[in-house]
Amino acid sequence: MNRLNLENHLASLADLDGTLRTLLLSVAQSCTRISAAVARGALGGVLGSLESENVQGEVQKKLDVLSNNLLIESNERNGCLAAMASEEMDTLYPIPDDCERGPYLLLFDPLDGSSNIDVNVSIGTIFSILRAPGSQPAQESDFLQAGTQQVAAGYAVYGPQTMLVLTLGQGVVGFTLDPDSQEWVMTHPHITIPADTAEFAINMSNMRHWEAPVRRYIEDCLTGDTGPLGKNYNMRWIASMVADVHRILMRGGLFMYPRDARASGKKGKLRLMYEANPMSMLVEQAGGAAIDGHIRILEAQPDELHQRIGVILGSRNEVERVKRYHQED
Ligand code: AHM
Ligand code: MG
Repeated sequence: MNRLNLENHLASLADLDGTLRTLLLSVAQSCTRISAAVARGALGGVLGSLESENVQGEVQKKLDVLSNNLLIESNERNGCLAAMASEEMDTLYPIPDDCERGPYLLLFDPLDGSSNIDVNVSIGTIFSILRAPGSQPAQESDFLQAGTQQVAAGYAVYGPQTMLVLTLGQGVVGFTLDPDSQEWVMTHPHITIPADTAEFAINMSNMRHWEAPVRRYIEDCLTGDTGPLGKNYNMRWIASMVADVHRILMRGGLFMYPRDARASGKKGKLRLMYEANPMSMLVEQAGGAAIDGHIRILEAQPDELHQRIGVILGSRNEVERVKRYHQED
């Protein structure tokens, strides 16, 4: 069988900058290593929590920290980066003085879906790549660029298969990690999201905290074909954004982690730089849409590295409807 792997695919893109190509292969290599650790689970002693908390006050799992370290190790010496930033680190990680620096910034959520690690449910790694503005040494403000500035974004999902889904701003492609050869083989050359859907994903236990437009939309979905949406909806909630977004990229749907009325929910739960921006770029590149309720997520101007934002993304017509409900509120 003639197989196209990630390396060949990137080599075939004539316009792709060589440094970016090296960086993407290096990130993919990190994901291969994380996938191996995830697959060993209890056998590798990687399950369970540590005593530490991250900058957002969340208890860190062993695999959060291990994945973070693997990403740093695999990428600090590739000569592609000015700095890295991670959901699991307080501030940016500058490239050490004895390593060659490069023109890009790498941001990541090393292990998304942490609550699913110990229960053997799909988890993932999300990443985003920006151009470094050139200040030496890199500063936190260098990272504060709108999502429209991303040069690449993607994720690896560690599920029944390990897959890497990637965009360079010209569509979305997917690779499956061959467990025998450890190669990322292209299996999904043109990923697109259908404009319509009858499937939504939201943590329903937060319903009492939601803002009115989100409540109205979900109530309409639950009413089914006798209500204003005129069809019956199905619900899925994996509680790993990577896995929920992957499903939407495979068959459509709507994913929401909206702002809500709790003190901790006022700005949303998900992080703009490590989760919302890369996933929004992928979803838009696949023909879907991504908003915070009112504005396009990719146009949100970040003012801090660990900023949070409400997220509503997926099938375009459904996102448009939720946006309209926000405008009518
Ligand atoms: P994490 O990065 O610490 O894993 O948190 C983000 C995750 C998302 O993957 C997921 O959509 C959400 O948190 C689940 O939240 P909840 O536990 O409220 O359902
Ligand atoms: Mg996450």
